[in-house]
Formats: sequence, C-alpha cells, structure tokens
Amino acid sequence: YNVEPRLKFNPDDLFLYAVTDSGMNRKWGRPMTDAVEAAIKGGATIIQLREKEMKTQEFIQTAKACMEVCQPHKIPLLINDRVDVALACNADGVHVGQSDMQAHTVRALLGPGKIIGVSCKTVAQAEKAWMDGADYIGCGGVFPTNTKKDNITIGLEGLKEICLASKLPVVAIGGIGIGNANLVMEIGMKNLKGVAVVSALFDKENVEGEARKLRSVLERVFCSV
Ligand code: TZP
Ligand code: MG
Repeated sequence: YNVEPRLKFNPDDLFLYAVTDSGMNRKWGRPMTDAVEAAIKGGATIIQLREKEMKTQEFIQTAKACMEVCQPHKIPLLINDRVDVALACNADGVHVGQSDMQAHTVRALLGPGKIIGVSCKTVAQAEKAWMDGADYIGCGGVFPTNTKKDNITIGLEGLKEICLASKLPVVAIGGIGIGNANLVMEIGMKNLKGVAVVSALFDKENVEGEARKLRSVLERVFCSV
C-alpha cells in the first residue's frame, strides 16, 4: 500500500483544531455552518466534522455546506470515521479511531493528497499510524470529558510518552479548554502541534469569542517557549 503521501498537510494546521458536535450546536439553536464559520473567524485552523448519529445523506449535505464555509478561508475540513462522506464532499481528509477503517486502507481509498489522522492512546498505536501513512495522530483523552463516553484518560504523562516516541505531528484532545490548554502545550514536545476541542467551542454561546480566547492562550504559550 501507499506510504508516500504528506503532499498537502501542514502540521501547523493542528494548532487550534475544532471538532464539531451537532447536538451541542442544536442546543444553542444554530446550524453547523454558522458554528464552523464562527470557529474559523475566532482562529480555528482546521475543522473536523464528528457526527456519530447523523444519517448518511444529511451528513453529506452538511459536509458539503461546511466545505463551502471552509474553502474561502483555506481551512482544511476533515470527516470523522466516514471515508464515503469524505469522498462524496471532496473533503480534505479523514480522521479515524482504533476501531474504524485502518489508516493504510483510508490512504488507498483517498490517495496521497488527502490528510489522514488517527486517534492513539498508546505508543504501539502511534507506531502503527506512522507505518500506515497517517499524517498526524490525535492523542487523548488528556483530561476527563463528558463529550466522549467511556473514554480512558491518558493524562499529560501519556501524551508526553507518545509525543516522545512518535515522528508524527500530534494534536492533544479531551477535556481541553481555555483553563488548561497552557498546561498541555507547556509539556514542551516539539511535535505537539496543537489542541483539539469540542465542548470548549461548540457547547458555548459565543463560539467565535471562545475560539479567540483559546487561540490567544495557545499563542501565549507558543511565543514563550
Ligand atoms: N476523543 C478523545 S476525547 C474526545 C474525543 C473525540 C472528546 C473531546 O471533547 P471535549 O469536549 O473537547 O472534551
Ligand atoms: Mg471513530
């Protein structure tokens, strides 16, 4: 299989990684596209549509609409789990977990120009992601979170261990927000490129304002190391 890749991916895009949750956005009475646009205006550098319940056709329509929002800003849009949805909307890539399609199969289906991310909790999983031709890994949950049930927490120690062991760029996820993003970035790993957040943006009334605050926390740490 194809292990070339990495044609298009800029690891700095992981800096402020916004992961959607349509349930949260529904609660705040706004369409996904508005929430995505607000996140981008506040400084999000990449968007992932993570929709576990959405039916296929609605997911494709939502993804196409979000592509229209992201493209003028040159912000990559990734799809969680669903390679078919990513192909249907010509998304910039796919993010898979450990029980989803393997990254080398995703690569074979998407080709070298797309971004592939893999969720990893262990060094062995990170090693496999590298072998499979992934572009980055998402590591967590770093802190406890209500967003993902049954999620085992790896802590800052687990995050650091994976960063040290992997050649891939890393984005940290799980329970991260404006109150603790500095602690994550301050572990001082040079391949730790950013934080991925769901509720810190999308379970808030003012998505743009929260994104701006989080971005300034990240920039402060980034400038001081
Ligand atoms: N993977 C590990 S933790 C998590 C995912 C998708 C949920 C993160 O959500 P939040 O609201 O940023 O804690
Ligand atoms: Mg998954």
